[in-house]
Amino acid sequence: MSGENRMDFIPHATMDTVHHMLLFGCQTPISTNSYWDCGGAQGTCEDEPSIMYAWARNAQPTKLPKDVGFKVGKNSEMPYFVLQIHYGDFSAFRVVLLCTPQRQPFTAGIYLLMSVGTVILPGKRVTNADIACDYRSYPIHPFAFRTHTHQLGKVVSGYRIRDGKWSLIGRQSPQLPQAFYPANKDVDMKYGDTIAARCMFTGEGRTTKTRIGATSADEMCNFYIMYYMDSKHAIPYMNCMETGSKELFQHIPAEASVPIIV
Ligand code: IYT
Ligand code: CU
Ligand code: CU
Repeated sequence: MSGENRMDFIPHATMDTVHHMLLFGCQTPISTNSYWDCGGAQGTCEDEPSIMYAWARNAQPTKLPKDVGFKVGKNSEMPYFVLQIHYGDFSAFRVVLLCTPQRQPFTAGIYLLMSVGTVILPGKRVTNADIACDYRSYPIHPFAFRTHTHQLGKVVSGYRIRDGKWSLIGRQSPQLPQAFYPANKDVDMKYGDTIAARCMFTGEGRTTKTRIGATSADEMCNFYIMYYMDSKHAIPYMNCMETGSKELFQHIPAEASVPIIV
C-alpha cells in the first residue's frame, strides 16, 4: 500500500467454518509469502504486532465510527497487514479491507492492558489480575473493547478512574466470542486519568500453578480498547503492563468480581 491511508473492515459472512480471525498491523511480517502456517498464535510479525481487528463466529462485526480510520500504508507505523485465520475447513472466504487515501479527521488506535505476573493457585476459587496505569497522553474516545483470557477467565472489566470515580469502559466474559464489543460511549480518556482492568480467574480444576504464557495450559489477561483520537496526534498503539496497587483496587466496582455465566 502506498502513502498514508485510512481503512475500515468488512468480513464476508460466508465463513461458516472459520472460528476466529485477527488482523494485525506491523512493520515486518514473519513471512513474505502471501500466506503461511503461523504455527499457533505467535507466527505473525517480526516486530511487535498490533491487533487491529478481531472477528469471531456469532459476534457482530465492529464498525468504525464515521470519520474514523486506522492509519496504514508505507509512511505509517503499520506498512503491513497480517490476517490470522483460525479455521476448521475453509472453502470460500473473503475479507475486504476498505482503504481510502483521504485523511480522516479521526484516527483509530488500540490500547492494550495486559498482565505479566499473575499466578493462579490450583483449587483457589478466585484470583484477580489487576492492571493500572496513569494516562498521560492526548484525549482518546474508546468505542470498542475486547477481552482475552484462556479457560480460567470468568470476567474481564476495564475502567477509567477520574477524580476517584470508576467508570466502566466495558465488561465481558472471555468465554464468549473474543470479538470487539461496543464500549460505553460516555467514557473518554484524558491526561491525568487512570486506566485500569481486572481479570477474574478461578483455579478450580487445576492441580498446579497457572502462569501467564502462550499455551492453552497457561493463562493471559488482556483488555483491549479500540479508540479514536484527533488525527493531529494519531497515536496508533499504547499499552499498560503495570500491576495495579491493592490500595487503588479496593475501590473497584463489585461487578468486576461477579462472573458472567455463559
Ligand atoms: C502474554 C499476553 O498476554 N499476550 C497477549 C497480548 C499480546 C498481544 C500482542 C502481547 C503482545 C503482543 O504483541 I499482538 I507482546 C496475546 O498474545 N493475546 C492474543 C493474541 O496473540 C493477539 C489475543 O488473542 O489477544
Ligand atoms: Cu479460534
Ligand atoms: Cu492468549
